[in-house]
Amino acid sequence: MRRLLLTTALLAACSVERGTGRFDDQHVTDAGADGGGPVAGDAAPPEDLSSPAGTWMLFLENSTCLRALGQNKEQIIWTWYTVDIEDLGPGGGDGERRLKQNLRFCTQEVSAAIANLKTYVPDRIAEFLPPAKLEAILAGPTPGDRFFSTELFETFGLRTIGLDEPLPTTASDERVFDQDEDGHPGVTLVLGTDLCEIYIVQRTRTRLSGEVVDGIRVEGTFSADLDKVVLEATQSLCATANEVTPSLLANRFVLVRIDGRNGAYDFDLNDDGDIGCDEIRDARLFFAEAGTATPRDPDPAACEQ
Ligand SMILES: [Ca+2]
Ligand SMILES: [Ca+2]
Repeated sequence: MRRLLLTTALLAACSVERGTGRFDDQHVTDAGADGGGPVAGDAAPPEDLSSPAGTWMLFLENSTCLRALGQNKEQIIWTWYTVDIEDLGPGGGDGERRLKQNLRFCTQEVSAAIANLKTYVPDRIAEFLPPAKLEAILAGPTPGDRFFSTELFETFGLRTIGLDEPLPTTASDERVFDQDEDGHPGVTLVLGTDLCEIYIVQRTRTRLSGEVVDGIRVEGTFSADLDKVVLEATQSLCATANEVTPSLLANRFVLVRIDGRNGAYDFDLNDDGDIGCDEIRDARLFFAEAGTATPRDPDPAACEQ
C-alpha cells in the first residue's frame, strides 16, 4: 500500500506545473530498482529518532532582502544537501547524542526578486565544492527534543577568508580563485534568462537549531550570514543589483532521512549504495510535492521596514 501511494505521489510530482525558467524542466527520473522511483521502508517510521546514523537530505530556506533599483524585496535562497550522519555516542546530558554530519552541497535555487529577475546557480558548481563536516547535538530521541549544529562555513571562489574579514572586491585579489574552472574569477552565476553572467565570491555561515519531528525528520530554523561580492559581470547593470541583507522572517530547515532505513524513502534510485546529487535533485521534487520540504512563495512583508 505504501508503495502504491508513493507511486501516485511521484506521478503527481512529475506532472506538476513549475512555471518557466531553466530549473523548472526537471523531472523525477524513473530509475528505481523496481522501475518505480523511491521505495518506502517496510515499516512505518518510528515516532522516536533513536538511530540517526545514515543518509539524510537537508533543505535550507534562507529568507533575504535584495535591494536594487529603488526597491527592497524578499529573495529566498533554497539549498539542498546530502548529509551522512554518524552517531558519535552519548553526549553530556541525559539521553543526549553527539552526531557527526558530512554535508555535500547539491543544488541551489533563488527566487525571482527585483524586476522578476532570477539568479541561477548552475548545478555544476556542486562538483567543485568540498564536503563540509559539522557536529550536532541531539538532546533526545522524542518529538520536540532539541537539535543543534555547529556552524556551517561555506565559500564560493575564495581560497582563504576569515570568519568576518571583508570579502575581496577585485578579481586580482590573491584570495580569489576560479573555483568552478570556467576561466572566469570566482564562481559564475547567471542572471535572468541569459541576461548576463556574474562572477562572484561568497561566504555563508549557517547554524541550525531545530527539534525532532519523528524518527525520520528534524525541522527548525537557522541563522545565516551571507556575504557576496560581484567581482565582474558581462553587463554593468548586473554587477550593481546585488545588495543582500537578512529579512524579517525566520529561515527554515528540514532534515529528512532518505536511505530507506526506519521506514524512510530510499533515494538510492540506481542502487549503487550511495545517494548522489542527481538523486537529491529527485528527492527535492518528491519532498516538495509531498509537503515535507516545500519551498514557499516570497512574502511582500519580509522586507518592509
Ligand atoms: Ca569561475
Ligand atoms: Ca545512488
